[in-house]
Amino acid sequence: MPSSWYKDAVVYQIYPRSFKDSNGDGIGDLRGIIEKLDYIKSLGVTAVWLNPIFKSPNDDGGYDISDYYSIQPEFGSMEDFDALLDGLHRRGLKLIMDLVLNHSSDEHPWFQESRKSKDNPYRDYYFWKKGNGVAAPNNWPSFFGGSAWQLDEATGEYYLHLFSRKQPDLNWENKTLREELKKIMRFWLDKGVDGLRLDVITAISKRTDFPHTDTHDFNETIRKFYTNGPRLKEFISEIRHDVLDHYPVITVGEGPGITPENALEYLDEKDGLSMIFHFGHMFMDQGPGGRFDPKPWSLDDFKKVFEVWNSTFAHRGWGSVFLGNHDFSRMVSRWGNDAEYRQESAKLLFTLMLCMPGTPFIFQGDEIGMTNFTLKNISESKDIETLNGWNEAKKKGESEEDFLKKANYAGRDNARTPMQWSESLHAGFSSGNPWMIVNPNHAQINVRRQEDDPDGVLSFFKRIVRLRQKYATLREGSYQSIETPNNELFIFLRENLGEKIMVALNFSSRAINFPFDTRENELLLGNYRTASTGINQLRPWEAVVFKLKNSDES
Ligand code: ISL
Ligand code: CA
Repeated sequence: MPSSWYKDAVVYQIYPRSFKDSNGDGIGDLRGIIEKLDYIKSLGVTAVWLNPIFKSPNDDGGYDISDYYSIQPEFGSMEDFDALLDGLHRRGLKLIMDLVLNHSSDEHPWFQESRKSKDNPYRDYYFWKKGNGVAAPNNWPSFFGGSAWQLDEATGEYYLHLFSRKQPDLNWENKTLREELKKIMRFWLDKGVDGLRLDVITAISKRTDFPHTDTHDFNETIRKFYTNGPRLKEFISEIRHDVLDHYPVITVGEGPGITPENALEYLDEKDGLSMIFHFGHMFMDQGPGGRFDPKPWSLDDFKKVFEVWNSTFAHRGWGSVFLGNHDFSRMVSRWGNDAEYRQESAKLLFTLMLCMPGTPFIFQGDEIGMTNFTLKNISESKDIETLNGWNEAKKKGESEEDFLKKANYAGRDNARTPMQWSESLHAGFSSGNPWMIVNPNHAQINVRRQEDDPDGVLSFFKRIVRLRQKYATLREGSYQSIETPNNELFIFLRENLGEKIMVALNFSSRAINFPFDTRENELLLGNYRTASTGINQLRPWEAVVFKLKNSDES
């Protein structure tokens, strides 16, 4: 039966290509992660989520899989994987693998067969359609620019690819294919993997009548046409009963298009997933054009997203909390202040995350306050979404300078610079030339510099993780936001069996009056060394956590 360890978990996300290179080829690998298992354990996290490590042409950072049963050769061998899993388990850490079942690589043998002829037995593993003359079957745009349809000369038909041309969508309507995908899940679960992150799971059932999209808002198109299709609940229930129910496994479903109205449908106790990633925060600064159409975000909206989702999961289902990952810019740059108050704001964001309902997912490097970096020109980008985005922008006459501003604000390269282990060459990530630019600020921001610094982000991160693990109220308690006279003050309350914990956050670079009398309360943690009770102001980016005195306590 599926397990429930995810409710007490704190998950550390590792993007293997950028975590640690053990053999000097400039590419992170599994042996590199094994070298750092004691570091990972020392964080106090309880599980690791690995981005995809399967054989892949690496068109989209490994989210284009050409063999689900073998390890990406650059990352190592199956023996290396077994050693990594054993190393995690021996340290009491769980492993969540990232399975991409909505699409495969076009270099997967299934697609190589499928494209050969219209009557090939693998033809229906994918979506093939006639065009309308020279036009694609409909007006659906790809996530990565251009049409979501690609004409394949061999048979003169188009195939669907919501993402890159090298990521043809798998046709889940085909039962034979679904059985193949279940075999893949069983293979990894039989090896003892503890959890699965199901990539773009909301898209495995789409509008397979393929009508034109009727909106120019890209996230709207995703929600109405690409995801939440008529058989999504059925397919999730099918993998639950045919596979997941036979293992002590947890699942986290990822997918744009999940809404407060439909999320619980996918989290049914009997037929559903364990938890989901919603995109409430991630899309709030995206305009109708999506990622490269940024718009300002407001703290009001930021707070509202927690309000809406915490009430969605107040009684059923289970949420997750993340403020950054491999698909979005660095947390402290996007939501905090990565200049003068980088350390304070990084600690404040962790206080927010670790005191919120839902399982926290922390992206590698955020625990030391790593920041965005600046692409000086497009050719420095390694991300297909940015490179294709530039092609689209160029067609519309946008200058490289203007597009770069957007890419440097919202692009995925920001999160994929190598982990900063030390101030030495290549940040101690590799003895060779790293595949990706190392952020020049690694000389100031790195693990080695913070390991013995009680005031660093890293030390604070370990303390706030321990606080969450000590207080069940922070994991299981109710959530209530507190009205504040000043919008930049974000205060909420967690309550459980009479225990009340207040979290107060100053989301600004100036001191703000604190409207409560806290002398009687117990200070549990603050992000300033001189944090105390009885305060009447919060300093810039100050975060404090109080245990409130019970009314019946003497
Ligand atoms: O990058 C996005 C578009 O703004 C995100 O919405 C993201 O593409 C989407 O949430 C799905 O992400 C997942 O699937 C993609 C892959 O590129 C991402 O890295 C992965 O997290 C296709 O497999
Ligand atoms: Ca390597």
